[in-house]
Amino acid sequence: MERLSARTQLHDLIESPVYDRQALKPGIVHIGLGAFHRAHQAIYTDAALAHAFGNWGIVGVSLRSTEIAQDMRAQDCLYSVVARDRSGDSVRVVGSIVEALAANDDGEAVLGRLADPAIQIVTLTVSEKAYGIDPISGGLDYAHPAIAEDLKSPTRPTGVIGYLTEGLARRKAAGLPPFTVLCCDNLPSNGRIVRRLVIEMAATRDPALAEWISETVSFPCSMVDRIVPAATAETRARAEKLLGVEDRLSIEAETFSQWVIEDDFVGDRPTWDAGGALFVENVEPYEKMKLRLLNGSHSLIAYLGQLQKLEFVRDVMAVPENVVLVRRHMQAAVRTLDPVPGIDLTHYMDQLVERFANPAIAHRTQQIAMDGSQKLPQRLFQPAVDAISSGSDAAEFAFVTAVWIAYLKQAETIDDPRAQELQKAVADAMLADETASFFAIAGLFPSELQANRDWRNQVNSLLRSL
Ligand code: CS2
Repeated sequence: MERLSARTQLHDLIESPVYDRQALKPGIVHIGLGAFHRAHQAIYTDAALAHAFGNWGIVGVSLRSTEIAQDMRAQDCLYSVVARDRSGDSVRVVGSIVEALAANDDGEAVLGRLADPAIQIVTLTVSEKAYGIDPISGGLDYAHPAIAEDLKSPTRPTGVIGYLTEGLARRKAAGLPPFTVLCCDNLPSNGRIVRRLVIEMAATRDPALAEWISETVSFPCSMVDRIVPAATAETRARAEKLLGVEDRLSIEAETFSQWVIEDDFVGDRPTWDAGGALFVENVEPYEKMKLRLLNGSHSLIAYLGQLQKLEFVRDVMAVPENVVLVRRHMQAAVRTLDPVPGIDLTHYMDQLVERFANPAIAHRTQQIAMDGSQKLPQRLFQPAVDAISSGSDAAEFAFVTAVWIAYLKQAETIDDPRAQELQKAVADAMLADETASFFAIAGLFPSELQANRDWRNQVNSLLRSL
């Protein structure tokens, strides 16, 4: 079967780049070339290019996979996104990625691009666990494999913080202006977190570099949202049918998409607003809303699904009792939020219930259930702390915590960077206080919850009742 490429004659009904890809030059490096980036930032960039063009081609970098970059190159970096909902499918071929690199194959090429004066922005989607954040200090986790590695050999980095630091070091050495670092992972104040990690890593090699970064580099925060399940053979078969050619990189996603970006760039930026992105002064209210209402409910759905042996999010949402639990969770989470400019939170929550129930999206509960230790602090534990400190009830967050622990207890394998500690907590759980071993894991729960006997008792009795 022919592969999708620049020579493919696409059907008129298929949306495809309306700008001159031959003339497109790179201006962005994106680290983390997975499904989410391809269905999100790459599409906003595609829209910006259609709107105002400019030198905003994306150099996509995979930190671990070598296959994605190979497949990208075999398709002239073109790929399709199928947006799916109750009303049907619509397919779009995206052209904003112009180069694909695998860091494992060619780390020097990645560093060369990071030090290239044409690059003005580096965007990131590498997942929560890839940064190497120490849960207690919020700074570098020296035990994280990539952090440990990159502190030893900073000029031959392996992880995201190492690449950013070495890329910036090379720019400083060459007398170039820095790039903007735009984090697009589901972490609270994501830009601030990455800034702190990069400066801390830079300080270990050269205090002057750390100072230059803290004075000149901007790390805007951003909130990203689109439900994008991992691609499967079915995704590719569907793309082939729609396109008439093979597309090994096709992905499917819901139609909804949102991107709120702190407008703080050291250089120029694409007109991502042409694709619907919102530039704001303060992302925090949007990000809290999304992490607590969407991602918090998503985690609840995932663990309920795993306990009830339901494969997809839509299956969990097809059980009315589960929808009641999801709505109850949203009600508790929304009470921890401040008003969000321009957003009607009641409508937002109704829309979420619809989105989760989308029958056309096969989003595995197992995919969302993984990495709980990296996700739940911002999705559940901090909201619980906020609820308690404002004098309101945090029982709902105790409930979801109990559901998570119940899931860990019955999971065949725990997919989490702290799996060993979690596994040990499962084994050590005592009959009288089943949760003590979980609360003893360093930095997993905020100290306010660790020290809160009432809340811990709630988790315990809810766990027993499950
Ligand atoms: C999900 C997110 O896997 C997960 O933990 O909650 O990936 C979620 O689908 C996205 O944040 C939606 O924007």
